[in-house]
Amino acid sequence: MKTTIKSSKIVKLSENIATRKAKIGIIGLGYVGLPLALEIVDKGFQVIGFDKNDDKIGLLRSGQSYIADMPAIIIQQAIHKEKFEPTNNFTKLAEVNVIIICVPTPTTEEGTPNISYIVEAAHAIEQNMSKDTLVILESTTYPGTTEDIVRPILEKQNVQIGQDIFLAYSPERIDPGNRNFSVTNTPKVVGGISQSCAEVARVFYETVINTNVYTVKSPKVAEMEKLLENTFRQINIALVNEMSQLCYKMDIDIWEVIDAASTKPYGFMPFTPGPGVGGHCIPVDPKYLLWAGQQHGITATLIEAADKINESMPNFVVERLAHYLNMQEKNLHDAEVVVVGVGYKPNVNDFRESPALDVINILREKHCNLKIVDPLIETVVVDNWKTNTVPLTEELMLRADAVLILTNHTNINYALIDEHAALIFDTRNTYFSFENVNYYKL
Ligand code: SAJ
Repeated sequence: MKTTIKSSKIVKLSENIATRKAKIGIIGLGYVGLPLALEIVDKGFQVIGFDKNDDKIGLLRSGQSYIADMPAIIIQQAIHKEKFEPTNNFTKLAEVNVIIICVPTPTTEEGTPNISYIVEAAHAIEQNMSKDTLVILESTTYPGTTEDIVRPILEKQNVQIGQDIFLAYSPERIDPGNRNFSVTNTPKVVGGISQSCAEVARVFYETVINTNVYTVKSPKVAEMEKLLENTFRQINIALVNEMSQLCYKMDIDIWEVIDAASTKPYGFMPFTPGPGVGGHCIPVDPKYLLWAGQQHGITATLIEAADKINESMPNFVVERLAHYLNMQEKNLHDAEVVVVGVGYKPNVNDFRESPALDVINILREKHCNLKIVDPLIETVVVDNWKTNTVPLTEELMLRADAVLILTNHTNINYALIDEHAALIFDTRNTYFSFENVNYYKL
């Protein structure tokens, strides 16, 4: 009898998904949740977007976007058609049949996982959810979070996971600023608490994305594969960062080395050195893996070493800038330095966890006079220092002792820098072919 009930519940929920009768709830309307919510609206679903940040809800309700990749017109149209409802009223979770958790998973001051936002979302779901609801965790986290943290919270309501409530993990794969890959054309990995959970989650994602859904045998496998994806990047970025330090000492052009290695059609994937590693994923996710290993009595030494290398880059950049200034008989102290680009990666207006902030902090400690140029950002906050960015002008260039390119946004007038700067230190090997005699790159 139970098997029949279970299958009839799965059939009903799957049918409601297929016919778009199912209502979808997204908890967390940041750079992951907001694009996902509007993509799901575009696939014909009614979506309620939940966020506890009243400012975000206010902006969305007035048709404004706070995510660079999300045009306001799409939000306005979705709200106008009454297909998207932003709210901070979590009791409305009772109205939805599928709930996707897209909340931040930062680290604590000590560098350990902070999953408090996941726990908070799980409690909000447990207190409000209706039966026959599919709950999917998408936030990057350590293996075991879905099974050992989220599941017990949902089960407080005496529900049977896999029969009354379906629970799965599917790592988000949003790449801010990426024009080629979006929610719909990026394959999705799914791991369910039970076969039925995986089945319902697969049915859901197959209605939302136009490419394949890859089911793994448990949420832990899905949680771990996301950490592999991003730790792979962290370690390879650390490799080229260390190579850039070796090449500097050996007077070899690291960029030429990488270009040459990239001619190998198999077994090599190019990464580029920079002033450090920023964003919410790459500096953070490997720390979740490191911590998870330690909980099992093993230290992931490679991750630790890679972290140290990436974290050494801001100092490496400042030391080299000081060297180039000394070559012109100038010192960092009281030097007029123009920092160009503070976003954590090109064409992204997010400077939180950007390595540029670390470089700026060190330059300030050395009593540099800083001006910040970043066309995507109005005001930069670095610890207790707040400054407005300035326009890139000829006068600014003529007054500067050095121009330090930290993030090579596309829409920067590099020709103006090239023509008027007394010294350029480019940490990104910006695509522009500089002719300035005092042009240096990482
Ligand atoms: N970076 C380098 N050298 C590189 C690549 C990146 O220094 O070769 C730096 C960037 O400047 C940035 C940081 O590392 O400061 C992270 O860059 P990222 O390209 O990894 O961009 P993220 O942080 O937006 O990573 C996202 C991730 N997406 C998800 O977690 C869903 C990551 O998995 C993607 O692979 C990545 O985008 C991507 O490929 O762009």
